[in-house]
Amino acid sequence: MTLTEAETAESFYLGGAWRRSTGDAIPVINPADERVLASVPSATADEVHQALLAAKSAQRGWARTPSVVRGGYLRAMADVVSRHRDRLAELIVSEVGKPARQAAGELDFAVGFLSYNAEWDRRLEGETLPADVPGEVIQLSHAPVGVVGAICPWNFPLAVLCRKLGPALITGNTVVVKPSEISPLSTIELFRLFDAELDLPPGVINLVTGDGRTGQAIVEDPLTAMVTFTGHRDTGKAIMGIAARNLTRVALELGGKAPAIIWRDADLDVAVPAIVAARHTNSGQVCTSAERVFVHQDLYQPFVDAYVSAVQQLTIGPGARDPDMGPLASAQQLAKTAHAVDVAVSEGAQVLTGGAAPTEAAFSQGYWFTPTVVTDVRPEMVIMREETFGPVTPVLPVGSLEEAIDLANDSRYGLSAYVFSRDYQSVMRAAEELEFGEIYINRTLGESIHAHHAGYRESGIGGEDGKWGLLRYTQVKTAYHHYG
Ligand code: TXE
Repeated sequence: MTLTEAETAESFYLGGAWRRSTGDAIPVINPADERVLASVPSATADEVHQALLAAKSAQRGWARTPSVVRGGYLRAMADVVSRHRDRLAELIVSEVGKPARQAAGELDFAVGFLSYNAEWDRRLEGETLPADVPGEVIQLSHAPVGVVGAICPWNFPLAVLCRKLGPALITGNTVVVKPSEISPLSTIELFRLFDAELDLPPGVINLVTGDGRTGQAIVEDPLTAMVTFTGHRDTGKAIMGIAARNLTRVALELGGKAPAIIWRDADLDVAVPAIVAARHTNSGQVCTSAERVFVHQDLYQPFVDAYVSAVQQLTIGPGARDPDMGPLASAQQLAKTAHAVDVAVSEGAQVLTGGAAPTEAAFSQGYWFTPTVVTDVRPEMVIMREETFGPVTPVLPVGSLEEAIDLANDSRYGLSAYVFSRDYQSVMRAAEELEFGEIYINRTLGESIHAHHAGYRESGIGGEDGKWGLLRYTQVKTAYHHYG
């Protein structure tokens, strides 16, 4: 499944019209077989500026549009995603490689973000305060920020896009979207569907394709009032540095190195499948993936035995056949994962299963890596410190809850953590003392659209989802009404 050359050549959508970009073409590759699916242009800084201008000129009119009407548009957008779920899922499978059912699940998540944020149409409340002087009232309201630049990653191209579009649009902002150069096709198709099936005012949503240069042009342009970004920690830091020049607001979701603590009294029938899913969903390319497993020493061997056996049963294959795990999304992801294992081995770790690409002929093309379990790791090893973003699980025994919490917290990242225990005290203590923004207790990954997705430390700044995520797209404005 791909888009035609004509469809990708005009991948630049601004002010309600499709344009041809003059930038270099970047190939989009199917990670299951390395076939080139399409070539998509990288918008130049000037083209980015045109898109931002279109968004800017539409913004005041969009903000004036009653929020219930904006909510209606979001519901219609959700409906478009639902009706075209199969085609969009096929595109995600072909450009990201994830199993078909996971791609369909991603689209349900995308629909959820649009429809949940639509519900805020009549709910975004301000405040009135008594004034200090007679004949006056103070009004606090949530005003839009202006033009939002949404720079998206490839691991959940449409879910993350809708996670940003929903709150930005309902609060009266207009948006310029840049998908990842690895997975732009599903976003282009979604914009085509929105364009064909909705009558959104021109300039409310705009699309520029391209790589980091295009993203950087969005951040540098003073027309951008806010950048919402999901991606690598170092890219986030670079964005924040550039944004500082204009004091552009940023919201950065920069991944994680989630610890999972399997406590002495944990139910392995719950913990093992939960960690298997939390490490292998989307081939481990999820910011909330369990990246470090700490197991109480009494349960260590039973856990390792059960986990290795479960991991060995995972099926691998092209996403269209809906296996448990597809390929990694890109050659870079494959190289990064293989390198992480090689370095761990050179530092003394033992590979209990996996550790390389599958050897069967069916996997000779594509970015494949077998599910891998690594032991004899030490906390200072790179595999315990840097985000792997691939199907590799390092497991370490621990003697006390104190030690497990200390090791878990000793990380540059602080997005998600997992705790498995049947003991109320241990769970409460871990939940209180783990310095992570999102804690999953006795369950696998999967955040709720109406909760809050945010990290401590270098996992980012500003959180997404729910009420608190939505409010980040607003400026609290105070009006002093003096009526004398
Ligand atoms: O990320 P990048 P990549 C992590 C994960 C992964 C690693 C590398 O560890 O292995 O990042 O992935 C755009 N100014 N995550 O290389 O480069 C880029 O075009 C503005 C975690 O894909 O950060 C793309 O649209 N934009 C993660 C987006 O940033 C720039 C999801 C992400 O790309 C830019 C993905 C620049 N200077 C990767 N440079 C998560 N948090 O879930 C690049 N981009």
